[in-house]
Amino acid sequence: MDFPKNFVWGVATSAFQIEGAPEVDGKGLSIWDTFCQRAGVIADGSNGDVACDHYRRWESDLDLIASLGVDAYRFSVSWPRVRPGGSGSWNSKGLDFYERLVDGMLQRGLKPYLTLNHWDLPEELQANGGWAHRDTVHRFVEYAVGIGARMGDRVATITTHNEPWVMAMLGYESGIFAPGIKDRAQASQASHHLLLSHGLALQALRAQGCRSPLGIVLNLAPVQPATDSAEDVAQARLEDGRLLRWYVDPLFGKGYPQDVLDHLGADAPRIEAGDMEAIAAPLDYLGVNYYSRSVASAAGPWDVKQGGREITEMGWEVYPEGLTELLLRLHRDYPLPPVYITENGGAFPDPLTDGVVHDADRTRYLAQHIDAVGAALAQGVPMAGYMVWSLLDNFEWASGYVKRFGIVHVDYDTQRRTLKDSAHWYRGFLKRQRASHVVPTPTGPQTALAGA
Ligand code: IFM
Repeated sequence: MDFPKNFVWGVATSAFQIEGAPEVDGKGLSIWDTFCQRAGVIADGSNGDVACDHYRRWESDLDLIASLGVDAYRFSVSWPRVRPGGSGSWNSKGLDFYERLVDGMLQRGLKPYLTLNHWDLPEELQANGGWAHRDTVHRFVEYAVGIGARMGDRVATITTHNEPWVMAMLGYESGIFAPGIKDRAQASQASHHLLLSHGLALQALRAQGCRSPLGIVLNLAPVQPATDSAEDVAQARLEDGRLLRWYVDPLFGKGYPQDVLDHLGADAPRIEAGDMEAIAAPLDYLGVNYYSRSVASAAGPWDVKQGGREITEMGWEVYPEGLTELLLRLHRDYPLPPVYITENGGAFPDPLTDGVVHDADRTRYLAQHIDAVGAALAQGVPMAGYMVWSLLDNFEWASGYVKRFGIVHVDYDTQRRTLKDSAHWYRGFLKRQRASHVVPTPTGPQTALAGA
């Protein structure tokens, strides 16, 4: 399918997963720095101390991104790098780093898609309760306004949070991610504070005169019942409520879903007057991260092998039609602003042999999911862009460096970057997209105005 000329194609990363340099140039520690020090929580016992060494290699990494022919680079700012304690004084060296990064993108013709919070909360705020404490909401708004003042005139978009469900559920309920808390009441309070801080940050950035479009990124999936039984259907409805409606309903002014509030009972969040109005601040765009569908079974976790699909190294089914289904459902149930797929990709076994990585599985994954986006677009969903997760192999949180999502291979011993076959494919795909927008005229080629 030919996508519209103004459809944005990109690649994505996040600060903690690639930067390294945890205590360089005045950076403070984040909850992930300290979480990694706990025994047994990271599969390979690793941490983010070096990662892809991007803090030092950012210029050549930007050259690499530009060489792929993408329009945009989605990156995140490390809050503790720019404001080490989460409040109090700002770190000018940290701010300068991101200003150079943004300017470096603009010099290379790349649109900067900035995310404020991709999970690396300053450790000092965690000592005060982290996202479960209402004070963190106000510290986040200050942080957002500080970044808006420095970079809001030059970035293409500002995303408040990446995947609040993950931060709340995996960070505070199951405890498998930082800060490693297992408490459902704290998790639901954290989710409310994340949403509230998003809404208040949008209001504050707009009041500041920030011209950049503002939005949020959610990890979403269609939740399907394992069987037609009433129990599985009810389980799927509840899981859909906790994953999708808990976040999307309040963002679009519908409040929290009553069935989930009933389910949480005494663990439901404390909500103050005006909170729900703030959360419903108008979105300029919605970011959707999609990897697979979810299958709900009342009998316990569903065995992914039952789906009969290819399964990635993360144990996730390859299920591209779920992306179309998800986007059509969002379009049906909510008045959507422009929608970006802000993450999509897969971890596959990627041996580097004689300087090449033949990752046909990843190329197929990307092509099928881009088709799925095209199908949603053709059916009226206001799709605005697509970003591959990830540019580089990087620190995959609790999986450490064992799982590789990059279209560019990273040798962690030498930091050498090698384009995988999927990167070559993506570059060729984008070239063909551009060529389809050039129409011949009697006087020579010119760029077509066709397209949304
Ligand atoms: O690596 C993560 C990313 O940080 C957030 N979304 C999912 C990716 C793959 O697990």
